[in-house]
Amino acid sequence: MLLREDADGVTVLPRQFPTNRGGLCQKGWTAAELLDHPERLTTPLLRDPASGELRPASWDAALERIVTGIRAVQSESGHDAVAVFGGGGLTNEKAYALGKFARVALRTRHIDYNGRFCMSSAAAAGLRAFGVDRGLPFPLADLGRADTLLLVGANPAETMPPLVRWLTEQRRNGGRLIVVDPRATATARQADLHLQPLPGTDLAVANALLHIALTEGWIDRPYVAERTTGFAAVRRSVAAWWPARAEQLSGVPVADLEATARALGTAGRAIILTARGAEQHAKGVDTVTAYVNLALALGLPGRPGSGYGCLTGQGNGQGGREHGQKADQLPGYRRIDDPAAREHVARVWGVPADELPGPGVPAYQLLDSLGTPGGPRALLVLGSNPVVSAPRATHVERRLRGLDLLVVADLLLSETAALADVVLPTAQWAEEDGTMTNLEGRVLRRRALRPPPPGVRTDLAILADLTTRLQMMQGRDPSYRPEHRKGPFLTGGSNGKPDAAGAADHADPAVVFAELRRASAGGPADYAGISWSRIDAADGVFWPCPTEDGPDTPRLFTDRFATPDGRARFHPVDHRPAAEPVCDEYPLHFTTGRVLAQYQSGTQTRRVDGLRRAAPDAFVELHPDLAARLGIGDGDPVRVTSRRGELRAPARLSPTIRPDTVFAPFHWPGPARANSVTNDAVDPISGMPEFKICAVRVERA
Ligand SMILES: Nc1nc2c(c(=O)[nH]1)N[C@H]1C(S)=C(S)[C@@H](COP(=O)(O)OP(=O)(O)OC[C@H]3O[C@@H](n4cnc5c(=O)[nH]c(N)nc54)[C@H](O)[C@@H]3O)O[C@H]1N2
Ligand SMILES: Nc1nc2c(c(=O)[nH]1)N[C@H]1C(S)=C(S)[C@@H](COP(=O)(O)OP(=O)(O)OC[C@H]3O[C@@H](n4cnc5c(=O)[nH]c(N)nc54)[C@H](O)[C@@H]3O)O[C@H]1N2
Ligand SMILES: [Mo]
Repeated sequence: MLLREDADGVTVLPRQFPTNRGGLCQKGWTAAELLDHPERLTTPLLRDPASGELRPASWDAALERIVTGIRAVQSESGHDAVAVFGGGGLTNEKAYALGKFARVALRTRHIDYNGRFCMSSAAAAGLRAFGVDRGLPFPLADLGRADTLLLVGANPAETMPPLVRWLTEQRRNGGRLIVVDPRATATARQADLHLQPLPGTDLAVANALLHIALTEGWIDRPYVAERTTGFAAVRRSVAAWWPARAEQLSGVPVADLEATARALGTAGRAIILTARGAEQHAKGVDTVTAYVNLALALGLPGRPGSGYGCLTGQGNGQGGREHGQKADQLPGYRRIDDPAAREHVARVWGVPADELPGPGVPAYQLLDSLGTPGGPRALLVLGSNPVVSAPRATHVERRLRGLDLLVVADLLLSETAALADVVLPTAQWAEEDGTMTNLEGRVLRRRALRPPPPGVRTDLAILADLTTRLQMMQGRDPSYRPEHRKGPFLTGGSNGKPDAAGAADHADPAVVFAELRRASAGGPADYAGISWSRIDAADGVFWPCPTEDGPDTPRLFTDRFATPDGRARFHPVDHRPAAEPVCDEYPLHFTTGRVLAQYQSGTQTRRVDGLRRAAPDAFVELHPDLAARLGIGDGDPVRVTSRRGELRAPARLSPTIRPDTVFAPFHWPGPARANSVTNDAVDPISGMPEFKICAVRVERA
């Protein structure tokens, strides 16, 4: 998008761009409203021990409270007593700086981020099948050329409006769109065929589709023989998934399964995409794997206009998962337990490799361990609001309250910030430079339009300052005196000393990006050849891009996969029931998701007038037949109860949802918080929580 600032403030203008063709959704149009929002934080806040309230404080007092708090818990309980929680909305530079801050300044293994709740299942499935995880291994424009497009658990009409034009184009070109969703969403209503399975049965549907493709002879045998390994075991495993069995489990009629398999199996070009509906399950990795198996068996990945992809969620959902915010990761999508990766990154960071901590634990496990014996006692949060967005949120809230020190950097007083001991006011998108990587693996610039408001600092400046203070405090500089804190390193820029590691320079995103390029060099997500000027000259640069004068990679897998032998891997996977089956006491399936006019935990969008008018309140969506059975009318207050808690919101009756399933969006806090109800069971491989299914009871409140 383009931004214009004049006497009336900042205006968002659409920009012609190959990804969105100038399209923006309402949240984009209204985003400028938050820049000057009256509730914008403009001063640090410190919790007053006497009154228990958050009070304005100086930066010096706030940062000093943080470093003394960190030092106190670390000297008692070791480096791992401090944890960091990041976000997929942060720029690449910030995600990178946060990972380095955790490993080098705090020397803790405990860092993870909200992408664990978002992309982790598709990432893990992509890694094990293809050897690399890039949301779309092909340009988005390919969607418009597919003869058949299968969307599994995705509602882009509400969640990615700019993408819808590709779906429209696809159908204009005569293509077929098939949507798999327990609700007849705005996306499903545009489809040629809508499969409406019971939540949590996508894996069985995928295995049945492959079963049919095998029976009908639609397998691409030369492709399977030349480009993959492991098909025999998968063929055996789907033999038991005859369509009638999948119908019984999922409720999707055999005829629809057959029509879907035929549309995919006989298409010249076909694309299968998954999103959170299929992925946010305790079997999310296996479910995505089942769709990847299907795509591989049909010979799709690596063929132009065909393939498997995952619709990445957050603003920087892709880049945010590449440069070290993940518990097991170093920059460039390297593994932190890989000795060669440790050597390389430690050299860039100027520390001994054996000083780098090992892998930490996935986000939910981390949140669940806070303040428990042996768990972290201090937490620093940047770019997430887990009080609203984490599963089993009442429990998570309790864990956060049990910390010795909670620090939140945010632009607004989010529900999580409201619990913090220290709140740091931070800059937002239009106020800082940086890069983001979109779902195609295309690295893009984000340009500062204006400086942050007085009193507000950027995340990078905050991390740089904390690093400097910690280094001085940890005695690396024996001449440290409190008055040094007021030195030039507070504002960034190179002061040369006393910080040998140059921490202060890291307030500058250009310095951080230059270092990110070196740290990522040679890794799977190699940014070494990507400069800001090259991004400007092209419409973004696709990783991997190892050299400045060499090509980038818009299309992966054309002749080999990123595995040691260049072949993709099949993995046999089987259906298993949801972690929490329905029973007499909790007889209904509960699932969650999004609405068009609200974003995530809602910190930002609940404060924008136009969006609040469009989607003012939470609701519980249920089928009129179910509502009649329960004596609930449209608009009646209802209570949804699970073993973990309850939510209260008005009923919204809709014939578009399955009668055995209820849905609620997760954007609201307080009594309407959907995550009071959700299950904290997680996928054993990815750590993804089961946001999309648990057992509930519904009654009039
Ligand atoms: N308006 C808006 N847009 C957003 C966001 C937002 O908060 N608001 N968030 C962004 C982010 S971070 C993300 S990750 C993306 C998410 O984008 P999507 O994945 O499209 O969003 P969801 O609404 O979470 O889930 C999609 C659909 O999954 C369906 N579903 C539920 N359970 C199941 C199931 O078991 N199987 C199947 N097949 N489907 C199921 C739901 O009915 C829902 O329609 O959106 C991004 N865009
Ligand atoms: N029940 C249920 N729960 C879900 C999901 C679901 O489908 N169902 N989806 C999950 C998914 S996919 C996601 S991505 C998560 C998202 O949920 P969260 O992780 O809570 O993400 P946001 O709501 O985007 O929170 C971002 C916070 O950071 C602040 N912020 C924004 N930009 C910046 C910045 O540059 N710096 C700093 N320091 N702060 C910033 C915002 O004001 C906001 O308070 O929710 C997950 N939770
Ligand atoms: Mo997400």
